[in-house]
Amino acid sequence: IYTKHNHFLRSAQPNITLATNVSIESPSKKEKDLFVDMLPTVVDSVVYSQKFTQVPEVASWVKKVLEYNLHGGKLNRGLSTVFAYKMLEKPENITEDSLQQARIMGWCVELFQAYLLVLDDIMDGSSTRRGVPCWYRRPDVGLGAINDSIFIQSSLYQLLKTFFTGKPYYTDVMNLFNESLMNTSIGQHLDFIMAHRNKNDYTLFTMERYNAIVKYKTAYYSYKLPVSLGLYLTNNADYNAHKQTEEICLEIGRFFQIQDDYIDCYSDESVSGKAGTDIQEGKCSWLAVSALQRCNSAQRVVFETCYGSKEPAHVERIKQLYNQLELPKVYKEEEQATYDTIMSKISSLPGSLSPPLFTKLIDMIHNRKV
Ligand code: DMA
Ligand code: MG
Ligand code: MG
Ligand code: MG
Repeated sequence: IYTKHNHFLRSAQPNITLATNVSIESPSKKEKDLFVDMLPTVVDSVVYSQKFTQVPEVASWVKKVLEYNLHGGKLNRGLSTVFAYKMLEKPENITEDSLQQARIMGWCVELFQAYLLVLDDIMDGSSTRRGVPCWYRRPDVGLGAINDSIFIQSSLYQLLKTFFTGKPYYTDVMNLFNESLMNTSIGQHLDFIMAHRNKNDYTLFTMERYNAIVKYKTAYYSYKLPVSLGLYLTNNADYNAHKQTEEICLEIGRFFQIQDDYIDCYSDESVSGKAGTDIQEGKCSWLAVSALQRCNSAQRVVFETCYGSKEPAHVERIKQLYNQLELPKVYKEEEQATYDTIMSKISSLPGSLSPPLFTKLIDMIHNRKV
């Protein structure tokens, strides 16, 4: 299959046309286009494999599953994988082929994410994602989405086998995906049980607990995974190198999830592409924990009465409470302070771990609205 797709690899020659008005953003826009260009290769290599020759209608279904669930996202994690490879690799080792490998690896991370999101939307009772109905909400899908998530996950392992068998890092990469899956399900479990425990006792809604949830459910797979994959793609399997990136990856991941929690309540669905459910579900979100830290006893009663309710008036009351407690202002200060802390930590990374990579990763999400 690798040979079969070689024309994709060759067609992506560097564009040597000199533009006269190159904007500062054009290099990253170009990488995003090149990354998106690889999607048909990714989908085809899965659905046109021998696995499906006797069940062609299943191949068509899997194609539909993959296309629907890989489409419309920011592609942050996939692109981060490519940027990690590009910025950690010695320039003389970067070839069109090695870049295409990195893009396929990036799509593996996007598959990992798509798999988790199909399940996350069921667990969170969500209705929309990326501007369209969640996969399980479609009338032709329903709880068949659980099995479809398995198709997505096994497509990821199929892709790894097709494109990376024989690479020195193959086993390490497999183990890393599996470890990321374990970490994410630890986080998803904590997230779920916090929302589905005995109501009206919010003593567990602490910042310590919040930090643990987001480290596991978001930071590992969103940052540690792409950066470690980038290192493996450069054939760097040194334990210390991987470990040294961890702290900063987890901090950027926490920053990312605080933004996600803010967006859940404060962003318009037409911008974020998803209708928020954190208040209705009673999630241990950054807003909920921050509100509880600032509530007086009367406000705490309001919180305990209205939080975790699907009643629109209750949801409105919580939003009103968040505004009374000036959480948007607190959030903006926290966002800036966290950004500054991460920037100073980045500056103390060794040069071999490419501090500009981490600056890029945080700048990709600073002030994001989606
Ligand atoms: C996302 O948490 C975590 C994972 C592992 C998908 P979330 O439910 O807040 O994400 P979203 O807001 O995208 O549903
Ligand atoms: Mg969710
Ligand atoms: Mg969730
Ligand atoms: Mg969310």
